[in-house]
Amino acid sequence: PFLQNVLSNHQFLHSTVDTQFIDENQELFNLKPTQNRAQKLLHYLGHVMVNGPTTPIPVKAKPSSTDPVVPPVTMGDPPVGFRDVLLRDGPEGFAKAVRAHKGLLLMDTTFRDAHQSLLATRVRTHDLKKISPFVSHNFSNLFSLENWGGATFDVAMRFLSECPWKRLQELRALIPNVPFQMLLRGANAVGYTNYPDNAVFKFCEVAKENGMDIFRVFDSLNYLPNMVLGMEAAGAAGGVVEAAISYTGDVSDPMRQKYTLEYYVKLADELVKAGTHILSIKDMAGLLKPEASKLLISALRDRFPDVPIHVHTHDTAGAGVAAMLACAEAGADVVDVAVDSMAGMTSQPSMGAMVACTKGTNSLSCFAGIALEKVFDYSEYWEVARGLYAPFDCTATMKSGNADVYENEIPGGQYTNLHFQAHSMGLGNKFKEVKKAYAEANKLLGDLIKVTPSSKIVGDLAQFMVQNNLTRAEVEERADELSFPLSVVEFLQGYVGIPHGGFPEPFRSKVLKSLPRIEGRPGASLPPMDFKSLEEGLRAAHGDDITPEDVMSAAMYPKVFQEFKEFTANFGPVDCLSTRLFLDGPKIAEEFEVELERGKILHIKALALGDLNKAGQREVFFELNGQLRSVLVKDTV
Ligand code: 3PY
Ligand code: ZN
Repeated sequence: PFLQNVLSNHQFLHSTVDTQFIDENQELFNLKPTQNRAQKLLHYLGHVMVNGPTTPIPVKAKPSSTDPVVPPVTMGDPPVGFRDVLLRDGPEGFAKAVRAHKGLLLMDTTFRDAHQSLLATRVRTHDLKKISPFVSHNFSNLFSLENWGGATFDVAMRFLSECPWKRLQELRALIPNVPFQMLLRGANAVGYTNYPDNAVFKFCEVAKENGMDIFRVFDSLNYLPNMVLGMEAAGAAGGVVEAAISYTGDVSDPMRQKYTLEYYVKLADELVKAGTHILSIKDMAGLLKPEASKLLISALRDRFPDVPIHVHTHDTAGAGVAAMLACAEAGADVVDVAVDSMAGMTSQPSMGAMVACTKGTNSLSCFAGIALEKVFDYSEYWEVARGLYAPFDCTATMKSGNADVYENEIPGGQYTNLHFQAHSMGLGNKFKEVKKAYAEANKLLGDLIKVTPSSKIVGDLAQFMVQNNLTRAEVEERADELSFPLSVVEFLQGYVGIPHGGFPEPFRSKVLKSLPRIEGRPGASLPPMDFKSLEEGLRAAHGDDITPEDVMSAAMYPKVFQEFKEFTANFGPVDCLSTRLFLDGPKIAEEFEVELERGKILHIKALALGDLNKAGQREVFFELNGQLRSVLVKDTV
């Protein structure tokens, strides 16, 4: 940039330069940090070669050495999809078109929930981008592609050192025709606690501006005021509002009396009254059995003939396809699937299985153009891409789903996490005990809806019980003397919302004693966030290229954002690296290319790793675009 600046300077070109030249032309030194990107990436690669990956690795496995091959994509624009309907007719028109569509539609969760459930949310934008044109051209008949929100937002910054907004922008540019869907945790947005209302509104506004279309809004207690807040935020942003009722219990079991068919229908009434465009059942643990599907979906179908119904499930017990077929038969408009190689177990049911099982049947015939052969191609890409994420793959230890989920009701992603945790603590043979404790902790807390963050509260209590060797009866009896995890105490104070049926008594009073209790919606009492001063602080800390998207990242996760910015200032745009390089670094003598931006390609060769010097560092040698470079890395291993 310096040379370019000088060469395009008028005075310089006309040789009228005197000794004042530098002083008077300080803009020549406005060198964008981009000039260091290559050196920073070498620093990162050197660091990984010396010290191993920067992201925590739960499984002792290396990324596979086979690269996924992107199936051929036809030239030209992708076919028209439901997003074209949305852009033309707005959210109401879109909802009408979905309802009017003959036959079942699918949402593909491969880009979000599938890897959140199977691969610890670690799939990188790099691998999503590669397959995006194929998705755009071959899956234009999807209802939507779920590719954002939930845990992906913070994990992108925290563990992948990439910007979640950039992911959204890049995918949007590559897939213009399929609606994008995100998971919004109601008043918690993409976080784990309530945010001030204006932060939730602003978040949705910025998400919509960056290309998000459909906002699936839920609350971890199905607490209506929290849900309505999220719905209003999504609606005010111009998004499609999909209010999601989190499902627990079993409506087909007359013995289960807390979460009955009447409970769900009544809540659906409220959500439809609050103006949802689409009504969703979010079965985060995969508890919706085929018989219950029939009862629940037909009741909702009868009551709301004009509202599209969208069902989400997890395949933990192995009955996901059967349940989704039952939902479709009972009148659901859309069900969620993941591509075959990213489906099953704690993920969604298989796309290929749903396409194949509904093909040619009378009632569910129309999969409008989703060709099974294309599903196979898509699945092959992901099967190989998944190998790159072997260090995060739950199948390293988890070999199957388990129908015990009907008893412990653990949501898909958390089931995998708890399994990982039990194994990493050498308690692999105690997983059953952990799950039992989870069920007991749930009963202690009054039988909750369990999904982020209420699921974490139940999990924390379960862990507390296992660690301290406490039974439910003992916890109840000694509740006034035990030091409970903070999340449990705050839940009982009302910081998450009010659970269906109220708080468990006398347990709550015994735990809280004189601690304050929040009445009503927790976010209502939070002062609005001051975005202007937040932005000023960020500019002071990180420089002037702070964007409105960065402000929202910092609003949601101040510390994670700060660390992400510091990491990038040090190591550069690591999202440009292939996943194997990102996780494992290059081998000595390996030559590879890194595309910094379109057309800007670095040619790198890893040459050698130096000996440890007196300062505990190693020099790592590279060839960068034909020139020798080296970086000094502290050896911390
Ligand atoms: C999330 O909140 O991230 C979930 O996936 C809940 O099911
Ligand atoms: Zn889910």
